[in-house]
Amino acid sequence: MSEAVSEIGLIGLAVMGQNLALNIADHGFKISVYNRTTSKMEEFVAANPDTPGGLVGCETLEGFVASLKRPRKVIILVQAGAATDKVIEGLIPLMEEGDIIIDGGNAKWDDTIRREKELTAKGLRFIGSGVSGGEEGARFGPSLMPGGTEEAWQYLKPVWEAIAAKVDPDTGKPLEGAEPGKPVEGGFSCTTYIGPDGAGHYVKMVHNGIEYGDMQMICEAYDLMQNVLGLTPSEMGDIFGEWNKGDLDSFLIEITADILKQADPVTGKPFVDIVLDTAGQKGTGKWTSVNALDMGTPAPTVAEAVFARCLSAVKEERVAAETILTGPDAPEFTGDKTEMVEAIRQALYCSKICSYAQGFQLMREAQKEYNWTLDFGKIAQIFRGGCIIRAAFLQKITEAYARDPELANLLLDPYFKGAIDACQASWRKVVALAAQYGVSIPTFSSALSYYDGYRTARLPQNLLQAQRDYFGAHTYERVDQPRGQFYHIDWPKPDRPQIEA
Ligand code: NBP
Repeated sequence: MSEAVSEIGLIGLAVMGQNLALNIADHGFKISVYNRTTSKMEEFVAANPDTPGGLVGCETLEGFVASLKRPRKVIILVQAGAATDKVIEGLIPLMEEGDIIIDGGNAKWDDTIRREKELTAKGLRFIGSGVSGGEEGARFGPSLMPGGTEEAWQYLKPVWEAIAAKVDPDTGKPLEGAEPGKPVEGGFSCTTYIGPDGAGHYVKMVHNGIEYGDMQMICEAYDLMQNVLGLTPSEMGDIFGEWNKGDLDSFLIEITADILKQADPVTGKPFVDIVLDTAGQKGTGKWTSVNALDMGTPAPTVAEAVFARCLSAVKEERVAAETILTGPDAPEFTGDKTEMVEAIRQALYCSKICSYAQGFQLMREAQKEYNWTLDFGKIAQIFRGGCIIRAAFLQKITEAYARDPELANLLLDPYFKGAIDACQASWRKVVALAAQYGVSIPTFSSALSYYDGYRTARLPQNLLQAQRDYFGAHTYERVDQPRGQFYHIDWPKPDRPQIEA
């Protein structure tokens, strides 16, 4: 039996596991590593002999567990689902009461709730932690969203706080020096205890859903500038670069500017023009949308972003349909292009506000459903650094929840109300322009519909409920009676009084 030397251990040495292990070791923690295929572990340990904390390569799971100080902390970074269950099954007989398993994969939050229950019953502790920021984040500072008991969190906290991205606690800006290869100390660490059982993975899922929305919105802005205004990728790269200096300052806008400036190494053409227009997905956007439907909470913009990827995937059908189906006979754009580019920027900003409002509404509903107490201001703050949706804008969300922790909807916060008041004329102009030119903008237009629906005291669902009562006796409530009293009339009745013409 080997000696217990390591502070923490990690199982699963693919992209995320290797990078997170190096990040942990860089912060002075000795870490044991294990992988199903031993050669991958050996290569990894051999390639990184001089980390400050040190890597301890383990060939067997037994040796791996024995190399950890108690209470043992084991991070799992393998595929979500069956692979995660299999690894946990292997660990259970080797671990002892009070030991902690931390699932850093993209687990579905209800799997995390189940696993936490099962492991608690066996005397083990379980933390389901969202890890955001991809490979780069894992290596140099991710955003970390841990869920589980607060007691278990106390054991993980020193490691998670050390390795997470750091932002200025007042401005929320990523700290100087928080760059690849330069671990920084001080500042607000982009991790916070999220809540019990599946709360961390739930918040990570919503983060990913918001990410789907952000990416699709950027694509719609690009599509309008390309297909209505006739701008080149390089010109659009400059525009996104400019946008990154203002309200839209964010990682995704920044990388979009880079991408649009990139030449294809093979042909020299704009790189973006040689990439096939079919997008893949791994499922977290779908989970977010399905969960929104399950809870009856409107999140149409995230759902449209998922469907947009689905529509992109039926490439052959679209190619055939383009030769059959017609669009509008739109004239060449002769307006002021600079003005329209600014209108598109404003439309993007308004749509983004609505998409985030929907994401935070989802978390608000989920906390009721699962009996969590989420701190939305802190959640927005830990998204400021390390993760894919990191953006200056998130500071405004933190400030909104500081002004009113019970805020019903971000749209009602004075800052966001002001932003939409200032930009909505452009937003409407852009949505109308897209319809006129036949450009598909599902997130811009669904966000506008969400906004218009949310601000409308009387929607047309009075008629819908009457239809339901007509064909299914589903009853209706009356505007002149208290809520919760239900009525029904028999349909159709030829002798019932009709409205006079
Ligand atoms: P993968 O999700 O591709 O996981 C593969 C790794 O798990 C391999 O090293 C594999 O070993 C190991 N593994 C072990 Br140990 N036991 C396994 C088993 N029973 N079945 C299958 N694999 C097993 O790695 P990843 O892309 O680094 O992602 C890790 C987790 O992090 C996932 O849950 C992912 O969703 C999440 N995540 C990924 C990203 C990202 O940008 N990639 C971002 C955020 C979160 P082997 O060498 O023997 O095959």
